[in-house]
Amino acid sequence: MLTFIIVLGIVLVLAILYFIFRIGNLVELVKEKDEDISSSNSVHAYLFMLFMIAGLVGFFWYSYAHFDSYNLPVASEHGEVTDYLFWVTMAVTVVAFVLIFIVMFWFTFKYRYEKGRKAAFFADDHKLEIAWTVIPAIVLALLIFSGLRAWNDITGEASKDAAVIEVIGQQFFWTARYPGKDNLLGKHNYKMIDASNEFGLDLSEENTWDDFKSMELHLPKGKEVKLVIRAKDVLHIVFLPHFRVKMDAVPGMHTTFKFTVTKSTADMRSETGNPNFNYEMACTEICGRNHFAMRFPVFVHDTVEDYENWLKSQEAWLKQNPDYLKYVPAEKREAAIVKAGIPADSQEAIQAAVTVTLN
Ligand SMILES: [Cu+2]
Repeated sequence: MLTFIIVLGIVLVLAILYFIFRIGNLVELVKEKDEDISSSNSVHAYLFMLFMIAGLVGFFWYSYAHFDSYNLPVASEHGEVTDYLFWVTMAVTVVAFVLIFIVMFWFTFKYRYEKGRKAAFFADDHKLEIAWTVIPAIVLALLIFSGLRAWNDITGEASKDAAVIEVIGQQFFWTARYPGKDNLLGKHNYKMIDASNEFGLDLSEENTWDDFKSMELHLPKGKEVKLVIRAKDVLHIVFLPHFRVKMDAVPGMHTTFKFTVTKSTADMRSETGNPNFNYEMACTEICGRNHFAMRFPVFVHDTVEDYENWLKSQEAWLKQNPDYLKYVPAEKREAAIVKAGIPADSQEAIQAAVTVTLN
């Protein structure tokens, strides 16, 4: 009942406002006050000019004052190219934007209502039409073709000796899988995913034996990296802003992105003057309630040797989970133990453990 009264009250108030507005309009029509129309037009014309000036000043001031917060230092080879293309496109569009913005507001000011003024009749002008068709067509074609060339280069095949790293997104964290000494990522199968085997490693295949997990993304400086990206549940996006890398992580398929880092974490610390600087990978797909928490620490080693030393210092996933040897076919188990780097003296114990599990 109360709700009904409130709704009825709102409807009545709206109806009263509407009738006041109608009466005001009718009174003006009867009076036919030309001077009023012309003076309110002038007020609007000046307001348009004010808006134009405030808009342009605000646009340039904001772009300049906050430049550092949206233009992060670039730290990859292809990033230099995409940044260059970005700024060329920006220059072209800003020139067009400023011209159109000024003309739009200047005309509303200059040609505001004036008693007795008539609009000039203007059917067409071939030269003008050719000019505003051909010039933008040439500019856009140049932008698109230079962009397409860069795109084809970025999305092309990675070289054979690129460092391969798998990045897996899931609600709501990232993990990375490294291929181990063989630089070959082993097969995975979603049916094999369980509480420990989060990658779904298919241990019947020998390339999986030396793969290892990392909760940080380690990258070499000056060596091509090929990211192999997948998702376990919903869409996520790998975003590495300093490397100008952005690629969807799609459930049920692999996406890839190749790039070469040009500045190590130490380089960036000295460049930014911030001793606590760290690269970061973020998810930029709104993938659920804790999407904001999908931040992945990134560390770039100073040299390829440093990176390789780090790789060597890591333990194979199979070494950390030796009970999974039971999924390795019996005749290959010996080789798996060697490849995973499981200490020789514990082999017997492990074999025994495997036998017990099998029984
Ligand atoms: Cu996500």
